[in-house]
Amino acid sequence: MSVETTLAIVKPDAFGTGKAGLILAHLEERGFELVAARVARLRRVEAEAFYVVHSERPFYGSLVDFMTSGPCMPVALRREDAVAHLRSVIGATDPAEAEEGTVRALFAESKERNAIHASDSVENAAVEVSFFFSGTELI
Ligand code: 3AN
Repeated sequence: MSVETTLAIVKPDAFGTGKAGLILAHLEERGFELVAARVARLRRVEAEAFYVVHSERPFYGSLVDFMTSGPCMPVALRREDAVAHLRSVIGATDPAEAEEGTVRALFAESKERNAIHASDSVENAAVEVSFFFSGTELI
């Protein structure tokens, strides 16, 4: 195992209900170090680009609507085995199927309004971290 940096986004549902601080505390308690963070309001073209892998899926338009509906909080997180570990800490895409104690079980409303995004591979983590942060912003 090696130390990795991955990307999470506290999505507009959780950010809008004031849960960003609780979610970041939850992640810090699980060994993630915050290496960069900001509040962003994604423009449509940015959300479309970020989720381009889903552009053929039926929920793409709705996902882009949701991700641009209010501020969100991209954060770069570091720890050993960060990518896989963060995926297990956030839980299943559908909060009804998310394991107890995971971020989505605790904070998500639905498959779409599911509180948090996390990169799903080491390769995507590098692309997604650099989508939001430049090298000099990463400590
Ligand atoms: P995850 O975020 O768990 O990696 P993906 O990559 O399958 O899940 O989907 C990306 C995002 O698209 C999800 N976080 C969720 O917001 C949305 N999404 C996925 N599946 C659905 C669905 N069936 N209906 C609505 N939104 C969905």
